[in-house]
Amino acid sequence: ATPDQWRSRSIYQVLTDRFARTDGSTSATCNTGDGNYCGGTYRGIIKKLDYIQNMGFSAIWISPITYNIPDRTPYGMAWHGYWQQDLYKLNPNFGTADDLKALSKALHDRGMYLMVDIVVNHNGWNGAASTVNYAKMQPFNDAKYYHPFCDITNYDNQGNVESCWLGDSKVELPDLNTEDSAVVSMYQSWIKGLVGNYSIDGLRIDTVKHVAKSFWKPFNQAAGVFSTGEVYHGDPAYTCPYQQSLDSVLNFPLYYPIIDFLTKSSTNPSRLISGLSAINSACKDPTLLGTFTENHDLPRIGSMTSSTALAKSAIALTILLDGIPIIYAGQEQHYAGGNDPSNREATWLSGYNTGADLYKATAVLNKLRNQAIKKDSGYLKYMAWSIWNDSHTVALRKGFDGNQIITVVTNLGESGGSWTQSVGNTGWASGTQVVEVLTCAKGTVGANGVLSVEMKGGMPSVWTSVGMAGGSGICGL
Ligand code: ABC
Repeated sequence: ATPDQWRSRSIYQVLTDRFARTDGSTSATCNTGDGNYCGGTYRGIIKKLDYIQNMGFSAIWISPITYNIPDRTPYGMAWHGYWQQDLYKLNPNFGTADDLKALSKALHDRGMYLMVDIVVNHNGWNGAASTVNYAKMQPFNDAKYYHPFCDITNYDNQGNVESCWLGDSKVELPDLNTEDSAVVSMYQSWIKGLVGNYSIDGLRIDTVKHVAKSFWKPFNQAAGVFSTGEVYHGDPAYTCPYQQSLDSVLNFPLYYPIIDFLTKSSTNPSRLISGLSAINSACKDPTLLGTFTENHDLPRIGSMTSSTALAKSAIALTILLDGIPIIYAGQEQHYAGGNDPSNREATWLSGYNTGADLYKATAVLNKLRNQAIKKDSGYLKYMAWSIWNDSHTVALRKGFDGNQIITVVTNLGESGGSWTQSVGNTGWASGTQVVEVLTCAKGTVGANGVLSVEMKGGMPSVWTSVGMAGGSGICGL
């Protein structure tokens, strides 16, 4: 699928090993500290697509599918998929080629998209650089395809980041020489084949900043589908230029301001507000960025604060700000794992509870976004902005007149008490009937378009007009 087709999607990120098992078990052991395969499969995901789709998602992102280091390393097994050794074989732990094709088809039958994580920067080796046996790798089976060994020591030195190796002497990640024309063309024919074989709709590309920029544009073209790159860096001036070469990048520049605002009650919304405009001016098309507040590399919000209100606010901002929302499996169950590997809990241990507060909130917020897009596809290109803020609370607007959504979030949390906040600049005419979609409270816009927002228990408050919500099923409308 094209960037334009992806813009309106909402993505659910699963680690294939950790989302769902073929046997449908909700009790199979999965201790994140053990570094074992826990048994998640493509067939397991197929059985749980209702759970995902009923939350309003229209795409899933799965782990890298290729063959990885087969034995146990000091960091455990390669169950996450980032230690690839053979590009032309699948990781058998997740299922067969037919199983993967069945997943692709099951998604397409529902009108959903398949995004596959891929790794181009490196292969994986169980041991130190001096012990790498290149003959074990396919198709890059010779040292000549790789950069000479050096570990990355300075993330501020771009040459070092691109040419040296990730990993360490326990698990080295031999770094492909992606400036070499043979490597470039082998990668292009591989990705073309992979996308075609499994009817892949989009790619999440790992470690993009560790590969020379010049590699990406022709690679993205060869793939022929929407590609979003992991450029793990919070500065838009660093991250946005990669969008000149790839359709999209993950929105790390927005991640940090959101998390700082929500998890540090001393932080006012100014960095979030200025972050939005910095991204708008630095990125070629911010509406294509992958917007997220959790992933498999970062500590979950639940590990930083026990507040449900703040966790819900994070989901609201992820879904209702600009870009393509990405929710990481377990976020909707308020999982609380800290750093890797604790943040990679098995989703099945939640029992896939569709009654969970955050599950229901995610479903409503996705439904609201989907409705806004259906009513006016211009919604996606309207850039969110702050219509009001004080030192703990901010009101954001997205959507043209008649189709707008107003999201009010505070970082005061549950202890913040209750108050009524007057918010101007809504763009609504006085007398407009409005609804708060998380509580179904109704209201009427006051003089000069001022909205009276009841803030309670630190919860986010998300408003739209009754007219806009009509026909969506939200709050019975
Ligand atoms: C394993 C063990 C860990 C152990 C580690 C050394 O080895 O499990 O317990 O600590 C995969 C696995 C991991 C595994 C690694 C290494 O491989 O998932 O479990 O860890 O063997 C991607 C993937 C990630 C994957 C890989 C490797 C890459 O999402 O899951 O890991 O294929 C860097 C890379 C980034 C990578 C990330 C994990 O590391 O750039 O591609 N993610 C700074 C740097 C970033 C760096 C980041 C984290 O730290 O600039 O480049 O990411 O180390 C902001 C700045 C940022 C800054 C942050 C901290 O602060 O703007 O630039 O990021 O303000």
